[in-house]
Amino acid sequence: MRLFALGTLLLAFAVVAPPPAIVAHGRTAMHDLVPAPVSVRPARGAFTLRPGTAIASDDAGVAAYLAGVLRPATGYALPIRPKGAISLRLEGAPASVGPEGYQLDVTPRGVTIRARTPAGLFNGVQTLRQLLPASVESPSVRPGPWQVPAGRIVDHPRFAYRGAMLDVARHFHPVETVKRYLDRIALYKINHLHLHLSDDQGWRIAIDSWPRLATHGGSTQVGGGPGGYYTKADYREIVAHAARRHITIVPEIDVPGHTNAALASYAELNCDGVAPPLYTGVKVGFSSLCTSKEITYTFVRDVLRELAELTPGPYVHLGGDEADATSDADFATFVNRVHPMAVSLGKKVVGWHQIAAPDVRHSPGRVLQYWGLTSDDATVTRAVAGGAKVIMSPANKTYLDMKYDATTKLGTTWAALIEVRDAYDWDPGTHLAGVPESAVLGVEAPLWTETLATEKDLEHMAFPRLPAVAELAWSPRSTHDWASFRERLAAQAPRWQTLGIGFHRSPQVPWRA
Ligand code: TNX
Repeated sequence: MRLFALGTLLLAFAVVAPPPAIVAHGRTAMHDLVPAPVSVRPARGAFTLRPGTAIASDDAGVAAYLAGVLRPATGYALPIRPKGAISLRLEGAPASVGPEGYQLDVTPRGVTIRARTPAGLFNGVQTLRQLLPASVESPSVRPGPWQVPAGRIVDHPRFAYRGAMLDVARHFHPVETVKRYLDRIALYKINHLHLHLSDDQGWRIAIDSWPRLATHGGSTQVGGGPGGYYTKADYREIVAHAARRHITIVPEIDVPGHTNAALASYAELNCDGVAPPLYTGVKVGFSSLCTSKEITYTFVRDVLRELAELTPGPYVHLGGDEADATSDADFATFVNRVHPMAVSLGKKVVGWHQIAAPDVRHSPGRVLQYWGLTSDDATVTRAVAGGAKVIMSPANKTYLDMKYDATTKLGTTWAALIEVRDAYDWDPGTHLAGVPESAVLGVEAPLWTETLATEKDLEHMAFPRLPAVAELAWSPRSTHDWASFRERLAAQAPRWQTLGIGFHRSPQVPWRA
């Protein structure tokens, strides 16, 4: 009763009083961050950016990135010099920040970020960016003042793998869209972008030894549009853009199912030697590589060799989901042959959790991506006991193609309706019985695109749920708090507006203005 009365009082206060003036006058507060840092200690005063403020850095790449973020909106020169009021140092960070964390100190005299690696500095820079007014994201000059609230933040990630996935197979999305997606996920300290490069409806990466994969297999998409594919130069451009943001690209070639585009491109890959037509619908589970033909393995080996050559990161993703047109025995035979091929090319295999099938052998470094709906999966538990790590992508929490509610125009509903709070209120460290936190490599939010044809469509589904999942991947469990999160999320909206990101105005979030 008492509690209830207090609740009512607080509620009345919330309605009558304006929300805390977190973004008033363009100022931001030290606490207004997504993902929430490990520790925040605000102090008095603020640092003000001036036209001649210099950036000094032990890593030229991060300095150039930071200058690139700050120059357009401020219109300031912000020269990069050996000494400067903004100082990015690869020394002096406490050991607790680990390989990706940082310590950020802001005083009226300057800003210092200390980290043990360039990735740590980069993460500190993302925090600094969020401490500046949202208008700093503007592509054209805006009025200041450009103030950063004083204090100290010491921060590091909970999980090593913080991922987003983009399905460029169902609808092709051009290089510029992928680059912008990279820019945006970087703001939330996501460090992997998984690209779903092949599926029944399209093959999106040029493979020199099998050219028709892209030219024919990439020539359409869901609904019958023109599709498209990345040339190797395009793909390298994406990888380089990602690397400048300390993001690792994880390329996926989905095998042995989800392969109609490949089967349509080369008749000899089919058991009956007949190429099926290209497919532009949205059904799953009907296609399979011919596991009994030797040429299938030549094909996979060639593709993997060229893919590994384009991939500086440690992982290749080999799909393995919904192989309903492949028998269990054939699936195991196939996977047991092709996963070692990736390993021999120096890569670790990631696969959808179906690769944990009973007769599939563990390959060194194998990672399962869990996309199920249950809180218990015996095959995953067994694979984990055998040494596999898990990326958590439960479809009813992290699938960004699920509708927010029944009124959402885009997306689907097969896994769940996922409002922002649903995407946020779960714990990747305890979600799956038999998968302890120590076996969780990280968290990934996949964006499937059967219903998403344009960049605006992607934005609407990813924002604001992607930052919610990013926070689960980065922030310590102890900071998990919906009441705090929704306020901090609300403070991100002016930033998205400035960046031109069309987001879902969830009724669960107290958006300002
Ligand atoms: C299931 S998740 C799929 C995809 C679909 C997605 C749509 C997974 C590994 N397979 O093929 O695009 O659902 O939500």
